Amino acid sequence: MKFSLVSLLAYGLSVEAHSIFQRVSVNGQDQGLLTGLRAPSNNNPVQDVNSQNMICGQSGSKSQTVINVKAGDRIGSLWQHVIGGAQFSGDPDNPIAHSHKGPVMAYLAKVDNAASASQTGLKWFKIWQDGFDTSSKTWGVDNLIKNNGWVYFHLPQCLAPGQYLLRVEVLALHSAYQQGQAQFYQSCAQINVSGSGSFSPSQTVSIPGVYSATDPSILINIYGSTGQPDNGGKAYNPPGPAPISC
Ligand SMILES: [Cu+2]
Repeated sequence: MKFSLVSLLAYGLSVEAHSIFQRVSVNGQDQGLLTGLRAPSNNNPVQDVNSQNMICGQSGSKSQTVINVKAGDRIGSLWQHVIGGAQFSGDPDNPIAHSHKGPVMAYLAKVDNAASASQTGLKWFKIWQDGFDTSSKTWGVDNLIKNNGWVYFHLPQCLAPGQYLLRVEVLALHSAYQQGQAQFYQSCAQINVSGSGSFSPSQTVSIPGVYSATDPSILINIYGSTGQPDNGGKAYNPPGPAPISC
């Protein structure tokens, strides 16, 4: 792997500049810090794709709240450098270091009771992703930064009512040219969906299990010949299944 000095200086210095998903909004209504969330207590990434920490992050806080939503609602997921926001005033790595290019993805799994359900052994399906736009050279993480840490997507209109865990994931690829160096960040929101949909996924995945360390979207050099994180101008397909459409 070759870096130009410029890209090292511009992107390489903030190696500890991680991030945590720590707030949910529903149609613009902020639900509160860590409310309705199972979130890690520190911002260290998960790097072992087979770890149980791939599910909802390293074990940290677990809310008693289940957030009421409707199918079709616009969900916001707020990412910040440390729990509570910036690490210090003017923190350049809040919400996340600019180096941390990669996709943002959202998965759901049906549970009986989102506040108490075990998060292991669930059947997950992907509902949304923001990968890489080749024409504007924009990664999902770039859009997250542009929105001050907020990531927005809609719950599918067809979603069957009931309780779910909503897992939102950032995959940072800045060091992913070495196996085991892709950085995974995730927390899970506990939601109760109302509506009249009936969608039940015909195909689901296990977490961990859905990713492998050598997946071409996980073991990847995103730096083109000029040293920029533009994936060499090529398209990028986020790991895991395609999002459902309905
Ligand atoms: Cu990091």
